[in-house]
Amino acid sequence: MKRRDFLKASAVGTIAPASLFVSCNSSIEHMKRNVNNPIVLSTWAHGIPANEDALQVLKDNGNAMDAAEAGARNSENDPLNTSVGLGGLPDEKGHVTLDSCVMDHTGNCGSVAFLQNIKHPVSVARKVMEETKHVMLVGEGARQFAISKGFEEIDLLTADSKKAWEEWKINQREMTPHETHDTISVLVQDKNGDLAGSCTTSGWAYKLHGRVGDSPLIGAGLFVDNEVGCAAATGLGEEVIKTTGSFLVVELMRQGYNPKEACEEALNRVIKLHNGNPDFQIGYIALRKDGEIGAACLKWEFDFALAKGGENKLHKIKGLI
Ligand code: SD4
Repeated sequence: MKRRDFLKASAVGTIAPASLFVSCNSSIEHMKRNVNNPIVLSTWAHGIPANEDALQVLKDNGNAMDAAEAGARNSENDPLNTSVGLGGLPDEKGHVTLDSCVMDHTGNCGSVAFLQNIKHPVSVARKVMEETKHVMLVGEGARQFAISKGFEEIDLLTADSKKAWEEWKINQREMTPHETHDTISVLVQDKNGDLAGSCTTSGWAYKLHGRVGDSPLIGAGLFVDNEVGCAAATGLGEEVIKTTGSFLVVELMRQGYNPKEACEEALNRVIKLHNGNPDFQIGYIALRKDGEIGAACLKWEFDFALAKGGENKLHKIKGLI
């Protein structure tokens, strides 16, 4: 069994489950919040430029939510990123369909799924959060909502992505989940110590028309609890959904796991469900309210970008199995 931070703090080795729960909650409750030391943590190598944009927003006095949105928009704008926004690889029918969500420090959240022809789903998700009574809009309704809010309609299928899809159509080989990664999730802590996050993707390349992954699902692709921390996912959405991954990581942090251990424990559940040998990738990133960060992935390698204390660096980690 893994060592937990609260055990270190309480110096009590054997506690009954009920009191253990109280002890965990009180240890997270009393944990000092990191302030005046903004942090941006995001998935994969494109997290580096995304973090730069997020940092700029923080420097301009934006809050954590503003910065998380700006980071995600950076990847959505990049036609060379084939897993997000413009240039995202299409579904089996050649349509680029986008999923995204945001969550702020108050626990408010917004989401869009199966959205087409709009370049910045993360900003539409934010509008859903801030300007409607709902949490989630999908498909045609989400597109119409975006247009009503002034978003421009554009064709997101670039010449390169179209060519890749046409080549795929010839033999229709199913893409392995490892080939279709690169979703961006951005977690931010601003100078006040408040947390927010975003997640945006074009999902699994050549997926069935209508498929929605974990990225727009609050609790699966992203979860923020300002009193504990926040977490986000990348990888095979179906498997993240089955374990409510990001919510699970945050709840484990609430119970006393540090961010890295929480990511690992959430992945251990997946490993167990797949008899010790899953053949897909999931990566989690987590940021606790005291500013400690962690990440873990199931297999192969995973990169995350961490901007903290004036540095913005890519970190490579190896899979648990
Ligand atoms: C999905 N989780 O749609 C996304 C894909 C992804 O890195 O994260 N790729 O399943």
